Amino acid sequence: MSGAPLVTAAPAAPAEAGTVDGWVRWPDDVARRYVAEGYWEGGPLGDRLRAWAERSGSATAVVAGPPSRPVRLSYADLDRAVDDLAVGLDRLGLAPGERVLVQLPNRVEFVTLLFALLRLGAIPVLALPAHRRVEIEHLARLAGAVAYAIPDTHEGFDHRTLAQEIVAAVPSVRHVLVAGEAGRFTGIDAVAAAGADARAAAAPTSVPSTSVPSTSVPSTPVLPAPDPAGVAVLLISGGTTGKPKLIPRTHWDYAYNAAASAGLCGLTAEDVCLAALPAAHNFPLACPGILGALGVGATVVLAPSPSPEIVFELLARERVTVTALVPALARILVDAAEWEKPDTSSLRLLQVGGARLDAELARRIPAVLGPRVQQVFGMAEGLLNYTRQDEDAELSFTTQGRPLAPADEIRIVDRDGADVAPGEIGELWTRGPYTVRGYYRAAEHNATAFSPDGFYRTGDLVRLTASGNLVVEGRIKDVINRGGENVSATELEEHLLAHPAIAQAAVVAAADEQVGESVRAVVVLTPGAGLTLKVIKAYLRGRGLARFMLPDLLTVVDTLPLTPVGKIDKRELRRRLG
Ligand code: OOB
Repeated sequence: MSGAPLVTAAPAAPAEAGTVDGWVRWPDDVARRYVAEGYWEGGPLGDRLRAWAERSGSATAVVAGPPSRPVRLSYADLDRAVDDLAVGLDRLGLAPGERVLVQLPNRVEFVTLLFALLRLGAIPVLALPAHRRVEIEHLARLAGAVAYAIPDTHEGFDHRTLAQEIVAAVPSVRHVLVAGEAGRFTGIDAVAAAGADARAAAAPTSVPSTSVPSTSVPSTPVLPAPDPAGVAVLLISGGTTGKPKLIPRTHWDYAYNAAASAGLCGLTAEDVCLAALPAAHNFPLACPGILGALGVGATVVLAPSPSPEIVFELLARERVTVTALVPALARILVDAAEWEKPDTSSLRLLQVGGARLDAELARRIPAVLGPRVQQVFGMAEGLLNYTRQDEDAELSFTTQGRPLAPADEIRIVDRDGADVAPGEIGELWTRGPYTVRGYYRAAEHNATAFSPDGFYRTGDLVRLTASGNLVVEGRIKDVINRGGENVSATELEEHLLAHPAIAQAAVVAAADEQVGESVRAVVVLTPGAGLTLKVIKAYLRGRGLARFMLPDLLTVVDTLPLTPVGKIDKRELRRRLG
């Protein structure tokens, strides 16, 4: 028997519901403009899933699980599973506005729990599976999390052991919710089963289960609908300096983010979208990602791991049409595909973003795997830049695209905050209908991270090309001061990558008594290749590089450390090099 539908009532006071402390809103006049211009519209995200299920009912919404035992949920199944879990969580005492730290890998519970929390108006804080004690404790404290959701184990790590430490260290955490074997904690399945029982018990026998239950059935779960203008999720900042920050995204701004991205990518119900990156990251989640795909009735496939074996198997079996990768992963897949010749014939669009993609690798993607490349230069704080599919493919190899929304405002400024001349390099500042006005509970940091008139200072160095697209030239802080001369790490990395013996490169500063900071090139070589500092210096001189730009040190490594989403982790690299 299917239970009574979960009903969400209109919030009592829209201005208050969905409010969390420590959140910087858009100014009223700006908010009114975004509503008037149609950027912000519709209900909260949890309600939207209901509408998608009514539209796409029997179509497959989510495919998850190991390739040998796939789990498939239709849109109707997903909607029901989300209702069960939302009611179960409500019974557990979870209240609207409370924060839940979610650290789930790409398994079906990520999607059901995310939407159950959204329906309840509780706020998911989306940590990545690779985060460990230091980050998780910091995030749980900062968010004041009341619950922490984990897998039992993932990639050989027992998250229940970590949860035990977190519960002991952070008193606000009342519940640990486990996907899989719960041990001493609470199973997500058990919460959903309790919710399903409650819904079944409340189901009115005389009323069809699709209609709104009357007030004569008092035990029917009725949850107040969250305010769509309020905070839906807290994303984690991808910054590689300092501790991660929390980024408050509202139902309206995040729904726009996903739906407009889906429109730009031409997603339809025929598409099959693979989440190979960790689902909690903004890119695979909402650019257009999982949310964008569900919004058009497409199928979402969750890859339990981004290894070539799993990704190739899923591409072929599920006839995947679109996926999103970081450059490091794109390189691994392209390299592996050259040997393994997987069936990638269904793939029409491969999005690459998160870090600089070199043009040579970009060109190999259509040549080896088949699909068009789309570069995505985005940030969890909001702004998304996409290369367009109806433009010259060369632009998608050599630029990072341009803003998604007509209402996105960008400025490229010098050190004093003055606009640079067209085509010059400067720091990118932005504000718009899906870019936050402040980090959560970070008043002090916000004073410098945002301009007084609300622009987010991205810290990215960019230039605008004649084609109207942006090129990312580096990070403001990723510059090495070599005796007073500034060496852009990104620029030197690009030149290094052009050398056939170099597969990956990271340039970092090394302490030097004479020049303060010297330039250290850390490289991974292509199989069988050899390289010396003398050879690489001569090569770079041949490319016309100034003498001060040449590396002082060359370090060859087997692998470079990666961040939880797969970008080269320079902080960790510097730490390792000592
Ligand atoms: C994405 O988001 P985050 O928050 O993990 O990282 C944002 C930062 C940017 O500020 C920029 O420094 C870098 O990552 N970045 C890129 C890039 N895309 C992001 N640098 C060069 N080229 C690119 N294409 O990384 C993210 C969020 C949504 C979609 C895609 C990526």
